[in-house]
Parts: sequence; C-alpha cells; structure tokens
Amino acid sequence: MNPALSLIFLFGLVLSFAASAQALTDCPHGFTALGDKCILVSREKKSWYDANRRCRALKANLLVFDSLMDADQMKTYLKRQGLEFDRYENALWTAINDIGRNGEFIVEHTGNPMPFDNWEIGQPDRAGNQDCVATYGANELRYHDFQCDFKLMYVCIGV
Ligand SMILES: [Ca+2]
Repeated sequence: MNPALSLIFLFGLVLSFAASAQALTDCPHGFTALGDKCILVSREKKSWYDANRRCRALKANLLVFDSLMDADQMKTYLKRQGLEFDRYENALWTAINDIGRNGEFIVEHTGNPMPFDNWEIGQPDRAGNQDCVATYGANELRYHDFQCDFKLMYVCIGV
C-alpha cells in the first residue's frame, strides 16, 4: 500500500473507532451511560410531581427497573457515587404511582403495570395517602410507596 493510501485507511479506522465509542456513550448533556440507558441522578430533593416535571423537561422519564439485573446495576452505580441509603429520606423517586386509580400502580410514562415486581416485603402498605413509589437503598433498592409530596432524590432515564 502506498503511504497516501495507508494514511487514508488509518484515518478511516480512527473515524469508525470514534463512531463506535460515541454510540456507547451517546447520552444527552448531563446524562451518564449506564448499561443501555442514559441516566441522571439528582440529589436535589423534590416532591414526586416536581421530580416528574423536571425529568419530562429534560426529555426523560423517572426511573423504573426493567429487571433484577437492571436494579442491581443501578445499585452498584449509586453506591459507587457515594449515595447514602441508610435512611428512608434518601430513597429515590420512581415513575410508578397509583394517582389515577387507587390501588392500581402503573408506570407514569407507559400507563402499564411495573415491568418487574420489586416491592419490599410488606409494601405497598398505603400508610396515609401513599400514591407514589420510591426505591429505597437500605432495602436493596426495593420499592416503597410514599406520599407524593414527600421530598426525595430522583433518577431520570433519557428516552
Ligand atoms: Ca409505604
């Protein structure tokens, strides 16, 4: 191969390599790639309604786990971020709620039941008026129903 051709070949190789690296981490500004998702963890505590609005404004949705593996991956990530999960105040909002119909918990952005049953034992206990679901690290990120006006951290998932 003559030098000019090999240079072009090398350039093409670098470009395709850059493109494949880009595909793996192609997340909107402020979001981080985690598995096949783009996530944004906000430590700013908000009511469920405000957290949901904030995610939607970022063209994202509140968190929902698709599988046990998905939940485990998030748990590892959040622990690595140094998030403290010793108290329920440090739970994170999910997209799941039964605001529309009491007792029928659905994923806000799909209208469907949660894809993976991740309730903590004894939850939902519906203590008071608990229509919104958070994931609670002290219980392995299992789901708890909370009052929606409770201020919690949250995770947005890019769409
Ligand atoms: Ca509860």
